[in-house]
Amino acid sequence: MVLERLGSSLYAALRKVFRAPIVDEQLVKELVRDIQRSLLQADVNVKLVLDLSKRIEERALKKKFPPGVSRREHLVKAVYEELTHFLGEKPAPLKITPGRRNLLMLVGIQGSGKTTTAAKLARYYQKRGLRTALICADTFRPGALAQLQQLAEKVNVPVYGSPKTDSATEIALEGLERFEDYDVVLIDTAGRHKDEESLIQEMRTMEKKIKPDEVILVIDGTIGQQAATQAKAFHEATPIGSIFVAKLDGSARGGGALSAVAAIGAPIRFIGTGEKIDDIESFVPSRFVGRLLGMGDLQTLIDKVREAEVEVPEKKVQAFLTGRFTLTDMYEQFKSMKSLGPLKHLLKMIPGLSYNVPEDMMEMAEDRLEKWKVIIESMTPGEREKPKIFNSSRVRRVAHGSGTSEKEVKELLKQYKVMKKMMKRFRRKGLPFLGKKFPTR
Ligand SMILES: Nc1nc2c(ncn2[C@@H]2O[C@H](COP(=O)(O)OP(=O)(O)O)[C@@H](O)[C@H]2O)c(=O)[nH]1
Ligand SMILES: [Mg+2]
Repeated sequence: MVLERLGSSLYAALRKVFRAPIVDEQLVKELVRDIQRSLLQADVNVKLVLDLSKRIEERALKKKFPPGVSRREHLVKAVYEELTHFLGEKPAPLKITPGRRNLLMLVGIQGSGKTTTAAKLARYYQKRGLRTALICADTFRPGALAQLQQLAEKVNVPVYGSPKTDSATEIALEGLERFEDYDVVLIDTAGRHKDEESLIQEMRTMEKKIKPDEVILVIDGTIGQQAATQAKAFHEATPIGSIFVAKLDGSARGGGALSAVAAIGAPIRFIGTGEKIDDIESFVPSRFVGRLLGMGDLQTLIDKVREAEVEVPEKKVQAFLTGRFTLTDMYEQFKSMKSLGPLKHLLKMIPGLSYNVPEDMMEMAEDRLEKWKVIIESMTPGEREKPKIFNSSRVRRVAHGSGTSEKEVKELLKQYKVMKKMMKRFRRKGLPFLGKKFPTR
């Protein structure tokens, strides 16, 4: 079966969502189908795929989502969060037991980044106050020992290797004898042999003899679907405890890593982000998914959604948009919304509205709300209900009573008219993005 790169196919699916003129049920269903296809092609377990896609669909089509968030954003957020969840919210860190030697064995194909990663991990734990050591059990690559020594030398981590010994397992055992009283010992292995079968056999034998606390599979983050095949092959030889994704610097999105995770169910705990020894990071699923989907500022979007969720009750916005619109209503609605934060902020969060309200008018609304309050309070109930009855003597009286000027009273009345007209238009046309959600009649 020809597998597609999971990351890029997911990205392509989401790009469709970003480009579609409207996000409706049909588009959601299409996206869910695309996601299913991508995951299935990456050999993700069928049940897992169905669960995941069902959750995305349910969330995306769920009637309730906060005002100020478009259906599009809501949908992307659902995909993002479900995928993150799929990768493990916070994978458990590598368990290093203090007071005894912890043995970590690195496996993976040639060139994936094992040797570099072994040195990185040794450095990582050394920085955390542990005594670390390295063993080079790669008998296949001539320069393997020298490469490891070169990396480890700079950070003073001892390396054991034996160019004369043929058996990688023998070397590993010798090294373990030498590093009896170390906290963390890392074993770097070969990634290639005369054939795949003998490589797998070597890993199997070594694992049985040395009994590592964890076997870490190193995969190259720039490869695509082969990651799943590799992961499965190694997993058959030695149960993989976790995955290290190397080379996630640059433009690699790491979609293959997701397939590997899916194929063997082992978590990613670390990623490599460069050739230098300190280029190692703990794996953060949410960040990885953002990268996978090719959206760097996904966090901003999520924050926006979260903010909207807490700040603006839908009812308030709805009342504002659908209510009768007398001066009293305007006043009441402004007053109730003011407690939720600056009016400008609120108005901007209503999709479609931000484009229709002139910026200076929003500024004004915010600045003058206090003054309006005083002016409206000086009006008679009849005047508030029917601002039409205002004539120059009423204006004069209200200005006098509120300690403002006639000009300011007239301005308020003018603003009211503009807003009333705007409300009418919304009621007639409906709000472009809110669609069904805000039946504006
Ligand atoms: N850019 C980048 N290069 C890396 C990373 N990890 C390893 N490499 C490079 O990948 C190449 C192969 O790495 P190596 O550790 O020899 O892989 P091995 O054959 O699996 O032991 C080397 O040139 C490394 O410098 C990484 O996280 N980022
Ligand atoms: Mg190597």
